[in-house]
Amino acid sequence: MSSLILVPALCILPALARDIGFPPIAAVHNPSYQFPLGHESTIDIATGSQFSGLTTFANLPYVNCFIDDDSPLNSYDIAFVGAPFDTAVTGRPGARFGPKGIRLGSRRLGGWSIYTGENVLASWAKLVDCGDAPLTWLDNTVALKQLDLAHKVASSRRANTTHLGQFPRIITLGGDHTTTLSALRSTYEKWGPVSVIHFDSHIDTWDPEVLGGGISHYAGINHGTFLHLAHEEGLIRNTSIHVGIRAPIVRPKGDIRNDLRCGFEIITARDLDRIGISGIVDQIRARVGETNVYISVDIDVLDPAFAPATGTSEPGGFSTRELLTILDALRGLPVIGADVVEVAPVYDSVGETTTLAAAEVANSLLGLMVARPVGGSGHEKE
Ligand SMILES: [Mn+2]
Repeated sequence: MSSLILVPALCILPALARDIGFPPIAAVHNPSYQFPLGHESTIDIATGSQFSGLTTFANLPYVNCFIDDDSPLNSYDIAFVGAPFDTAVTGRPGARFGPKGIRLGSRRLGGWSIYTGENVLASWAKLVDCGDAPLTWLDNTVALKQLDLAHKVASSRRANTTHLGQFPRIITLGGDHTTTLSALRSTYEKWGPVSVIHFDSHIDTWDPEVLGGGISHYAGINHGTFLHLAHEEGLIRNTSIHVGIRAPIVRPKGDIRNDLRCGFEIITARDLDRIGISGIVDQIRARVGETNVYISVDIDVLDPAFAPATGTSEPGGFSTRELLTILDALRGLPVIGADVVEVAPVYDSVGETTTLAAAEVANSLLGLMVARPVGGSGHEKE
């Protein structure tokens, strides 16, 4: 077939579930329905390698969700958004490189899960990678406003499969944990308050007056206070739950830090030894019920043996297998947003231990979203 015939033929290909015409595919692991022009060879240079093309999450097509036009070709149902921001940490910096690290760790994804036997990349949902939101590294206030807007724009675009959900859902790749605040502000606009399932070795509900606020108001907005702020802003429900923190909250009576619950129940890492994985899953499900949930995974919930590349490591955490088993057991919950944060690749092992784990976690979160479409309207505010 000559290229003169091939080109018009391409134009009449039926629209396929994951066929995005422009911008062109960023990666070519999976069939793209695009072909080298002007060549009749049967040698395939368009598909089939996880090592070719640009690096997107799981080799998904790239769409600049912040500025590209809103045509049906650029529509999507679930999008990955990078948030390269790490200037609000209390420990080691470096999570600004997290999104790219997680994408590198995700190269091997692209087919059937070895855990569940399912291929979440090939379903009703059209998936894209939006790349990273452009965030200044010089002013946290401006950077978070940029991220607020990036979330708002990316989640307000036309969904592809509108009968299963009017608005796209976002999985954020962090970035330090402060970035979750922007995601929660965005989900609140569309969905109202959500139950947050917060996997983390820390509570992140510190009062800004206590953690950082003694220096300045600006300093009080950080990765240890964002859930306190989200609670104050009314973004989250009193049916939220922390999972995997190292220490229960025990403070002297009268201590200003006594009131750190902010709507959260607590499961500590050591509760795993006491009640087991099924006990943890049952407790999470009982807590959130049928409410809309946002799942935030701080990779430091894992033991440093499984995730050394993070800013605030705490020994004694979950294993990767335990975390993935818990996440996969949450199938059926209405997940309207999710993230994997605090991945700082510079501290990783040469075996890419942390970024491989983070990519697998993101894939599990994607699986939960694919398994449970969230309805046609998107407006389910109480
Ligand atoms: Mn955290």
